[in-house]
Amino acid sequence: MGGELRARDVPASTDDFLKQYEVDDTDVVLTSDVGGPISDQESLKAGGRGSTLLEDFIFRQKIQHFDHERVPERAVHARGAGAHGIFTSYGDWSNITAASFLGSKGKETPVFIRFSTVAGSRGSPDTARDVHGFATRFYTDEGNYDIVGNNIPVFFIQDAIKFPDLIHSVKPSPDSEIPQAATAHDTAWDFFSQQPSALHTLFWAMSPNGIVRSFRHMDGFGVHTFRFVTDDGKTKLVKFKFRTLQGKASLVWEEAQATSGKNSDFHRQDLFDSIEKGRFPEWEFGVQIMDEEGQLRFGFDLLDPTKIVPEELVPVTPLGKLVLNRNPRNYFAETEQIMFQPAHIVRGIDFTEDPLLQGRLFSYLDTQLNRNGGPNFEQLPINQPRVPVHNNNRDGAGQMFIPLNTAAYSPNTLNKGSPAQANETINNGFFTAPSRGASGKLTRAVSPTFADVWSQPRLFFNSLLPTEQQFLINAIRFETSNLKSTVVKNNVLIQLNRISHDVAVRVASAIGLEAPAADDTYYHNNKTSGVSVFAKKLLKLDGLRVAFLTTGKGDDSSLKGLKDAFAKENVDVVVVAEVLSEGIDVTYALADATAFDGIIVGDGTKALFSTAQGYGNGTAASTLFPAGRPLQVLQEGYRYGKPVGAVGDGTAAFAAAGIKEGDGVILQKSGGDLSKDFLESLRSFKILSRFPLDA
Ligand code: HDD
Repeated sequence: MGGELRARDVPASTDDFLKQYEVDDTDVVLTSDVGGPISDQESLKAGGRGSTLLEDFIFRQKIQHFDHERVPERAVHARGAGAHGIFTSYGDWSNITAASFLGSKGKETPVFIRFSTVAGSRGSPDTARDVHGFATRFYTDEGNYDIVGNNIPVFFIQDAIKFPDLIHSVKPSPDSEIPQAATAHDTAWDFFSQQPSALHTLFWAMSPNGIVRSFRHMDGFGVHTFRFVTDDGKTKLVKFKFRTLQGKASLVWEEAQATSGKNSDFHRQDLFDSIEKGRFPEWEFGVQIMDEEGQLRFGFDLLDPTKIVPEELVPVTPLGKLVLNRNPRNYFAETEQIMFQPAHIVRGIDFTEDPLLQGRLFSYLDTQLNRNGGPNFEQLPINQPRVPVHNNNRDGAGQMFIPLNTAAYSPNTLNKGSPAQANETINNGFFTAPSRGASGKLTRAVSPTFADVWSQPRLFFNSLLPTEQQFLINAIRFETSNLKSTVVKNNVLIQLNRISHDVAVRVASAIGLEAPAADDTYYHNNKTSGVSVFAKKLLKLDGLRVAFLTTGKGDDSSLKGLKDAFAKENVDVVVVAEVLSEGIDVTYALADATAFDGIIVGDGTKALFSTAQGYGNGTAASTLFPAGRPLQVLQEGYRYGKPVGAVGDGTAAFAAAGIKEGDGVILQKSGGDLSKDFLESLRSFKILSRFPLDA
């Protein structure tokens, strides 16, 4: 066989491969599914007032198709949004991996990323507190490679066999189906406190990392340790990280809850709008590289997915950059039908024996078979690789291609031995890392090297800013306040106490229980970097939204200058007034603090904030709905930790709102310009000094 492998008539290596499948319905005639023109859209009836006839194939086809429109939603990660992009390799990394997409400097590979929350169903609100999925597909020139990761670098369990238990505990109660997209219920905390391997991930989820400002403002992690393998069989252990180049940012809990009601599409909209406006989100893809030898040398097991490798011990080597630059054109066909699998691997990358990963290698294929009703889901446009596919897999529901080879077996002579096995002259095949082996007695036990599940949650807690620690404690107080079972609550305290007596005491005080006596077996004062959200300022302000509260009567001479200054940083100024008109973006009736990252009160607005328009006094100005909305937007924005500013007599609003001067309260000095200070404040994102700490 020659060097050239023939495609099954699909263009290879196009960055817009999906175009061939797009259907343009403009200026065309309506047809049935089999192409017949349809002239009348009423159903066929026996007489004007008669029954509809079974004979009406047009009716039946339309309704039948509608009846079958849904596929099962994902069992977990049902709620999500995705986008297309490009990965560019920073260099030739063939010294550490044979993976072709990392083979040369500047090499570009199309990607699709789907972000998600875990517990909620497909229509659940975006800002639920949760681990966030970060699933990346690289359409490489040697096949599809998926990193099916999360925004949290660790996982709840150490063995895939416990996954149904974890998910059953966090999903809504089987009798009432309450609560949706939340872990604040007895079954979840019953599981967490009985299965302490969950504590580390739980701490991440209870911290600001569980309520991100947007998908753009979070990192991604491969979680497991994987292997890199070179062409000459050298292997390294690696952990993957996608570092957000926007910087990390998160909401505060009360704000996240309110956002769920005000705009349940908050994250999806942010991603879509950012890409539409050409503000392409970016991540740096890197690896922590470790030798195969001494896998226990850090004091924990590299096969244990509840552990991070602190970046002080092994820094991240950046390998390339990933940019999302195109929205899907059809949510169902692309985002809903993309079917990721940790087993989608390419030459140069191999698995490890991590028992969580091993189980995932089975589960994702199985779930895709269930969702798609057969084995041909890889033929869906979004799932097809951008390279030819040739093998002897045949038939099944929805076969999209017409295989010509009648000798669909191997070895064969009748098709000249084709498809032939790949070798060094005709592509390199996959290979398992030569370093790998297996030995040992069969056992169902957890490895003793996985036993310490308390030291790293403590490391995580130690590494947060004091206000972030407070947020975490408040989150656990919120969740445990929802629990009915005192047994569960006490079990939670026992586990928290193994991480930190201080945390246990502070939680116990809020739920009316006693913390156990300090148990210092796992206590230490180590810290690591990269786990806090607010320790670093934002790298970019792209797509942040600042409200400009005004009367709409043109009193705001400063607005244009402000808009220009903010536009330079890609920050949108959203002008809010009572009535929509030229230059006004939204009305007070629609505006809400949750929609903005900062709030500026314009000049000439004194009357708008008159306390006479407050709640319950029945003296609202005529069109404001509800009464006192401008004041409410300002007060809530302040309470959610957002920078607030005022121009001219807009300062009167601060007095009405009870806002005193302080961090992130930016008043325009006469003749001055507040944009510089305001933008600087936005870079900190949340004004942490506004949030009280426990005494
Ligand atoms: Fe999973 C989906 C991430 C453990 C079984 N998982 C899913 C998605 C992400 C993750 C991001 C959504 C993919 C998409 O957007 O389509 N899962 C993880 C991570 C894990 C993990 C980072 C631990 C390190 N998962 C895990 C285990 C099992 C599963 C241990 C089962 C044994 N996960 C699934 C699944 C899903 C899924 C049921 C639902 C839909 C799908 O696969 O495609 O098979």
